[in-house]
Amino acid sequence: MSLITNHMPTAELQKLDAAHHLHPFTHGHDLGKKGVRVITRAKGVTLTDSDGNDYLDAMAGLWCVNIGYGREELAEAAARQMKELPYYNTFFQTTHVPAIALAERLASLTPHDLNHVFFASSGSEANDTNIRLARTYWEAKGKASKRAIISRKNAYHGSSMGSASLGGMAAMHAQGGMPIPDIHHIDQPYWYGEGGDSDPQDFGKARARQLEEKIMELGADNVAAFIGEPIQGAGGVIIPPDSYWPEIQRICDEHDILLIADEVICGFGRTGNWFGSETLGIRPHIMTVAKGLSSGYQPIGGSIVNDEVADVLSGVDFSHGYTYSGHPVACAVALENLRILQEEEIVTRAATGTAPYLAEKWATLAEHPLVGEAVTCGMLGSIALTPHKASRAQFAAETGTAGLICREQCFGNNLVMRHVGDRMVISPPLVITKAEIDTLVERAWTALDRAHAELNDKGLMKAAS
Ligand code: PXG
Repeated sequence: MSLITNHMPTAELQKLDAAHHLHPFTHGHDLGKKGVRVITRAKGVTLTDSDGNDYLDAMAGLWCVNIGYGREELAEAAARQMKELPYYNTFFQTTHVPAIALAERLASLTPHDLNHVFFASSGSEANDTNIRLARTYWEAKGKASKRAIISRKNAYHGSSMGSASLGGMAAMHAQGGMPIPDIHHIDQPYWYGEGGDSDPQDFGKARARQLEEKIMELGADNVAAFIGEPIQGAGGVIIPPDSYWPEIQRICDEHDILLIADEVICGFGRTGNWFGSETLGIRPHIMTVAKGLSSGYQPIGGSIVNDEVADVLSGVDFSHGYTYSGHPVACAVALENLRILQEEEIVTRAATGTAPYLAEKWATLAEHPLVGEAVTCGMLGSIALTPHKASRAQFAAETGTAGLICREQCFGNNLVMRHVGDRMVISPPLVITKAEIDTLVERAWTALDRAHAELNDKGLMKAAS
C-alpha cells in the first residue's frame, strides 16, 4: 500500500482519483480524461492547488466557509473535543455539553421564538427531517391529511430522496424516481429570466399567488408546509422582488400552512443579517441550517423550530434521528465558529463595510457587453450572461454552455466563480477584504472578456429565438 500525500505529483493523484473516486454532479469519464483539480491547502479567501497555483475562492467552498479558511481556533476546538468526548449520541435519553450549548446558542441567535433544534449532519438531512417533522406535527394535531409540501421549481434543498424531491431541479428529478409523492412545485420568483415585460413587483406578487392557487387546488386540509430559500442560491442567486415574501407569509398564515425557510446558504451572515429571514422579512415556523453554521469545518446542520411546533412535537415519540445528530465534535466546532463570528463582529462588519463595497464594485460588471444584470444581497452576488443585453435574451446554445466557458475562464484567471446555467454566482467568505473584492471584480472582468472572445470565436453569441 503506497502512502498518498500532498507531495505526490498531480498526475499521480489525478490517476488515483479517476480510478477510485466517484464525484458528485460529475460526468466521471469526462473528468477522468481531463484530470481533476487537486486542492491542497487554503488560507483566508485563497485556495492552493497541487501545482502551487493560488485561486481567490469567491464561492467560500460551496457557499459555506463564512469565516474564511485556516482558523486554528476551530482546529483546536475539534482536537479538545475529540480528546474529551469524541462521540456520543443524543438518543436514549442522553445528551452532552456541546449539543446543549449549541442548541442554546442557536436559540438565542435565531429570530422570534425559533428556540428548539433537531440536529443533522447536512442540509439534506435537515430537510429530510423537515418533511417528517411537518407531517408528524399535523398528525399530532389530529390533522393527518395535511401531508403535501409545496416548493418551487429551480429550488435547491439537498440531494437525498426527500430533500431533492423538495428541490425543483429538473435534472435531478430526471434520475432515480423523484419527486417522492405529495411534493408540489410552483414557479420561481425570477423576474429577470421569466418576468418578460411585467412590472417586477406585480410579477413577485403573481408568483407568490401561485402558492395560494396550489393550496386551493390541493385543499388547505391537505397541505402541511411551504418551503423556500429566502434567496435561491444554487438556482442562480435569484433575489425575489420585495413584493414576494410578504405575500407568501400572508398566504401561509391565512391557510394555516407551516412556513419552512431553508437558510442553508442564507444563514449566518450571508445576506447582511444573521439570517436571510431577517433580511427578507420572513417569520418561519421552521428554519433549515447547515453550511455557515460551522463554516464548513465540520459537517453539521439542523432544523430549528418555533415554540408551538416544538410543543406539539414533544407530545409524541418522534421516530427519527441520525447517528450523528448533535455530533459533539461538530457541535464544538460550530460553537467556536459562532463565537468568532460574534466576537469579531464578522457578520456586522461584512454587512456595514464590505458588502456595500462589493455591491458597488459588482454593479460595474453590468457594463460588460456579456452581462445582462449584476445583483448582490449581502455577500451573495450573481450576474446573468446574455448575447443581447437590451432584451435580456437567452443564448441559442444549450443553457449552461456560456456559463461553463465563463467558469473555465475564471479558473484560468485564478478565480473560483460558479456557473448556474448561464448565470455566474459568488458567495465569498464574509471576511473578504476590500482589496480582495477589487481583485475578485478585476479577475471576473478579465474572465468575462475572455469568455466573450471565446463565445464570439465559436459563433455562440446568438440569441435564442
Ligand atoms: N438547502 C440549500 C438551500 C442548499 O443550498 C442544501 C439544502 C443541502 O445541503 P447539504 O449540506 O446536504 O449539501 C443546500 C446545499 C452548488 C451546490 O453547486 C449547492 C449546495 C450543495 C452542493 C452544491 O451550488 N447547497
